[in-house]
Amino acid sequence: MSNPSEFPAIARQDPEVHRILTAEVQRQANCLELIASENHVSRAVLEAVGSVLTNKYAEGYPGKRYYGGCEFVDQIEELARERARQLFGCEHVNVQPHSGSQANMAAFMAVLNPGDTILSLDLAHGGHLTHGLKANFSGRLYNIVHYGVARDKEVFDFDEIRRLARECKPRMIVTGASAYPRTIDFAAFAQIAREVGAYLMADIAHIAGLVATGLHPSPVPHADFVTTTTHKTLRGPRSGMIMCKAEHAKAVDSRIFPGIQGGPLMHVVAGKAVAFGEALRPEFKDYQQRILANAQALAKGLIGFGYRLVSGGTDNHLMLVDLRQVHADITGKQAEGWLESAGLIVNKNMIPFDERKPTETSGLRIGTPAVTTRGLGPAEMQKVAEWIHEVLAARGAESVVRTVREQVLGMCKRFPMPH
Ligand code: DSN
Repeated sequence: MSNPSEFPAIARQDPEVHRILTAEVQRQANCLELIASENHVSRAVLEAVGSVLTNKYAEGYPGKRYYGGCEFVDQIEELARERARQLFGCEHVNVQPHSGSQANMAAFMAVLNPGDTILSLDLAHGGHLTHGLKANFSGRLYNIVHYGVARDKEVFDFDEIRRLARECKPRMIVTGASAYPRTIDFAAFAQIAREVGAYLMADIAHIAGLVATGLHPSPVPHADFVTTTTHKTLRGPRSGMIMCKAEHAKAVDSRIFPGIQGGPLMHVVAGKAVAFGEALRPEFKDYQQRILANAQALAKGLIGFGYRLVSGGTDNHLMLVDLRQVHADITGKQAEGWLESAGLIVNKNMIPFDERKPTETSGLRIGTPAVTTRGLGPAEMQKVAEWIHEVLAARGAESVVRTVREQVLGMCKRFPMPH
């Protein structure tokens, strides 16, 4: 919705909300979105999420609801489930989780008891807060042991993960990440899980679009549970999903409802059905291939300006820039702020073995899914690398930021939003 006059009812009824909503529409249109976990959904997904399905209660599952009037929401949920099964080849799927966090919570609760041990990737090495951060439900309910990446190559060290697994005898091993730029060997994780008698859960929130199109190996044949969000590379509405082996279907479904959720957000389930339909089309694979090509081009551009990327590069849609190599004095927080002023939206991120606090960091996480949706290609990625370097090298000096901002605006006009 790039035209603010497309919110006529809000404009008439609530000028305050209209002003803020319009400002956000303009911000998205006039900035380049390089946050690895964000994307721009299609008009069709927006319509589904903005539909009257938001009015409907549908506690339960298709054919077994606790409310009348569920004929059509049943059809929507069946369609979303069928398309998800086609996309990922999973035995069972639950499309009701409101978010990735709730998908992970339900998968844990399907087979674990409080106090059980989970072996998972440390957040500071690219993991996720629901994989066992102390302040998160996962860290409060379960006994968490973390693996990290190896100090030298900054990739998973399976000998070390195996050693830890043998030592702590986890009931579940969790793989998947929010900031890991390399291919994940799900078969290797499954081998270790089998050796120690643990369940395996793969959280593919970041790479779901790549997995769905065969551009990243799938964990579905290897893992007991595969969880994901639906709004990152998968380019659907902000939400979650759980896939699992048939033997866990009943437990997963009952942990989602009535375990941790009430009525599903049927407008969002409809958005998932629409997005999965888009992802089943051949052009979606082409889109994912362009995400990868753009990540390669951006990584090459940044390396060309002297930046060190964690693990030396990327195999997927994101990269982690270690700022210390070129600008030892600049924190991720400062860099994020300066780049935002120039219209380049990224997020500060810990790099493995970071000595700075999570609120400061020595790194930036940069991803290409959203700019690829807008149609930017490798030549534009080279330009983006150049702008990032100019802004950082100038320590966010106003005149440089202003010049880059104008060029970013020009590029945004050449590559308008997809809806
Ligand atoms: N917060 C998300 C991300 O940015 O990767 C993960 O949930």
